[in-house]
Amino acid sequence: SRPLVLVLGDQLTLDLASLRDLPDGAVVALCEVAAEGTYVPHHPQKIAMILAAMRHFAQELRERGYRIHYSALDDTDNVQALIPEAERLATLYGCDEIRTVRPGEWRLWHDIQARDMATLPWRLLEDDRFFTTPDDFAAWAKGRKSLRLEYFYRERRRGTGLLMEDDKPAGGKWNYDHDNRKPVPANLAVPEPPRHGQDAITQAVLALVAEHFGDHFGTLEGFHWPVTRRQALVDLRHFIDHLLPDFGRYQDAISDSEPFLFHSRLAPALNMGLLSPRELCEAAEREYLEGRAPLNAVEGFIRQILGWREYVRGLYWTQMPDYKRGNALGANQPLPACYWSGDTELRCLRRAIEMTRDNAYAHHIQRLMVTGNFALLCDVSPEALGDWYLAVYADAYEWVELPNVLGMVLHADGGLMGSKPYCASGKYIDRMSDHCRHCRFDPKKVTGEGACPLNSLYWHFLERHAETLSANPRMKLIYGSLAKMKEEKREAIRDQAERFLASLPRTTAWHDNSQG
Ligand code: FAD
Ligand code: DLZ
Repeated sequence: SRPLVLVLGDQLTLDLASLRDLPDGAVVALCEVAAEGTYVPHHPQKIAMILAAMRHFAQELRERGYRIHYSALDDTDNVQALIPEAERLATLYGCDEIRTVRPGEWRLWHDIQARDMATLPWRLLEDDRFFTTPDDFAAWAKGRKSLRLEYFYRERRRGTGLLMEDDKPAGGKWNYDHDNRKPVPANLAVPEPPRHGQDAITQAVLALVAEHFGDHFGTLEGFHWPVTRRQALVDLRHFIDHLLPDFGRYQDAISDSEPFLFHSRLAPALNMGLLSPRELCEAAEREYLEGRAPLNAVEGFIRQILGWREYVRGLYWTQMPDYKRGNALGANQPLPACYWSGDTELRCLRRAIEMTRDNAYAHHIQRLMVTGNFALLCDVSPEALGDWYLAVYADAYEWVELPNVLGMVLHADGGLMGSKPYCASGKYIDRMSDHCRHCRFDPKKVTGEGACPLNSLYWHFLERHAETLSANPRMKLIYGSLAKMKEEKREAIRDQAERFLASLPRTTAWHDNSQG
């Protein structure tokens, strides 16, 4: 056979299933296409990282003797969408089938399946860059009344032997989350991320992206994402040597000034294939075994990758396409306009959006408890919020974005992803961050002038969704407090929240925004 192997922008590894055992005459294609850059208005740094990494990867494949076709965005014969471009190339090279590894988004997977009437057969291969396949997840989930990360994770620990001492978890416990809830102390020194050199390929891509996608939300200045495996390995080394020991302790902290804290920043490179999840987990485990990093940090890190990352992917592939239609809390409001402009007086929200604009990055707690929580409390629809998250983060692909946004943040899947919504008031932000001292609102005030809007929004949210949420055993305590509140106070809260919501500027999409 003479296949055309289509390698997607988030499949950049020599270890890809479709690159194994290639027959002579196989053509490997990488295609830059406008459609992938614009189906949501991706952050320019995300696009630049992908295109620069694709170009470097193509060069590496060429040097290794593969026969490569590279469709550049500016090529005049490029048809600018992945499936038709691959079909065009297959015809051009006289190929008899198109092979590709399962893409990371259902829309493409579905469209490829639907090409069974095409002149050329498409062959989809399983993506074995993960610890588990969707079939493994389906087998695990089968017959369970409820799905919980913790049990899935323990099974993965047993299966891989990571942090296991015989058949027991290292240190005697599966989970050290309890030790991982420290806020940031004043004057905490955080190591700077590595700066990578930008060769001619990267510079050309930065110019190309500025030209074609410069009107998208987000800056290109200060771009320093890795675009080769070698650069990604530098970032991994930096994390292991300088950040991992403190990763656990400050995992839930939020800082007004430090965008990255002790997070790894490895998700973009990992999701694109420049790093593998196994090598990350093994590198972290080694630090524990050799006494250089504490167990709470190493276990916390491994749980995110071996646990959460695999779990959300399993959920995505076993629940789509219905999953995307979930809206258990009936949220139907457009996105607040400040998600694109940063124009809000809530300091925590403003900083999370500014950091997102500047870095195509926000850490997990900002995504969950700042931009996520605010959207939950303001009834933002899953679709509007999902499109935003998919656009703005360098690591965003739907298989991982959607369960986090729709499941974890909005509780729109009715509890598949998390047993309760992570709703929080200003008190939480005040405890975990140093934002409030820079904010005009007072996190201790619930109503009246200067009260933190998150407080009234929080109680208003609980009240509005009492029918759905009050029976949840994990919400009993908080609904108990709500029940004890005097009607007069509840009325004042309702009034405060409703006035805030009514005056909150909303938008539909980036390009409808005044700045877009
Ligand atoms: P670290 O804090 O260093 O964590 C290490 C690794 O663990 C990450 O690189 C990531 O691979 C994995 N991980 C951690 N938490 C999760 C999680 N909840 N789900 C899956 N993997 C996880 N992650 C993405 O990779 N792409 C997304 O599009 C994405 N969207 C998100 C949207 C929302 C609303 C939320 C709450 C979380 C989202 N996450 C997403 C998960 C997580 O926030 C990011 O993986 C993380 O912030 C990336 O930064 P990091 O590499 O510094 O992570
Ligand atoms: C995100 C993205 C962008 C911006 N551009 C391209 C591209 O030009 N060519 C390509 O192959 N992939 C790109 N990607 C990544 C794809 O969107 C990704 O492979 C699918 O969403 C499946 O995960």
